[in-house]
Amino acid sequence: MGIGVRCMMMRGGSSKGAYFLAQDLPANASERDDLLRRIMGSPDLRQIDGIGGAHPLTSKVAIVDRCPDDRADVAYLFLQVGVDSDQVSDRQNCGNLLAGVAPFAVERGLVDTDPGARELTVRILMRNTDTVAVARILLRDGAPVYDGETAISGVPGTAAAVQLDFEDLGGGSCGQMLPTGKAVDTIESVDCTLIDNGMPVVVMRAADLGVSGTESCSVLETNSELRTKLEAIRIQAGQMMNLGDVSDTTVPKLTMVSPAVDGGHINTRTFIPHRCHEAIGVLGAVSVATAALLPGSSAESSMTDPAGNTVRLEHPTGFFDASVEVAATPDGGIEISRAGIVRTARKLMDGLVFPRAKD
Ligand code: NQM
Repeated sequence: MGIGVRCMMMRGGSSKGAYFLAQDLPANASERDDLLRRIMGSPDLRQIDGIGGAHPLTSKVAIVDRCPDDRADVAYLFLQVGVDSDQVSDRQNCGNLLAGVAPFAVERGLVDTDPGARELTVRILMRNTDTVAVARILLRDGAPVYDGETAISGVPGTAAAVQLDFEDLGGGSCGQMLPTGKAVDTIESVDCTLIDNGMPVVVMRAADLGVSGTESCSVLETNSELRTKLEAIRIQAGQMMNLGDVSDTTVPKLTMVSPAVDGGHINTRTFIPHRCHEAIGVLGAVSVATAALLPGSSAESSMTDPAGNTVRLEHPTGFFDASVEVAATPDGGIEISRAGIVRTARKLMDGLVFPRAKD
């Protein structure tokens, strides 16, 4: 009672979360999860007695420590804390909170900085998928620079860019980038591309689900016929994607695509999986961009060819650029050599957080 836990609140991309050093949390996972629920104020729709923001995008936790092997400098575990549920899940990764990991690691002294250096590269092992991301951040006097000129959709104003490049994202959760080995499968009479290039996503044409794909999130969230159909597809897709019973998990995500309407290459509306995302998740966007470039996928016909390898995905509050380097394989498929995106992150608060007492 009354003992504070060291915590930094950061905006990472278009999400917000509580960042902890692993050593500041219990090593036992069920004790840790119980503590995190009491810190975030879950389960409660308003998370009124904790620091969670009453939405999946603001009920997130990043746990960071030194990487135990030479694959990376630091290791990052993402936990999604249920808002009105008891769940604390490591079943998905989060590319938005990932944007705050390198600055957090510098702030907490996990990586050394040279006082004269203007830039720092940090290799991050993403524990949820056992894959590596490379973050490039700006430094001043050995500390992370947060101010800058980079704007990202869904976040007011501008901040310093965090460049994130990914190695070997494919199949991190599902075993293979195309878990069924096919570019398209039919579920509930809907063409679905089941893909995992960083995030398991079911990609479908909006028109096949009876919507235009340009509707607002609130319109889509109140379309109960659509929601029922999407959930039926998701449950079957989960089995086909080697994820098992997904009725209680936040993956796979569901993205409906349609032709771009605002100068991008493809338009998207994403359910994560029960709330509609006001933008699109980072790794979700990499998976959808990959599907859009995949010959024969459900997204192919909605896609305008990008001139280079950057796919501009339109979403409800703007756009998201995902660079995906693809090469054709002899069997007509594609191979991904690299994926990269730009985010921003900002330190919001550093101090002690006081958890609710145990029940
Ligand atoms: O896809 C939302 C977000 C995310 C996850 C979600 C994310 C990602 O916007 O990498 O960033 O899909 O639950 O933070």
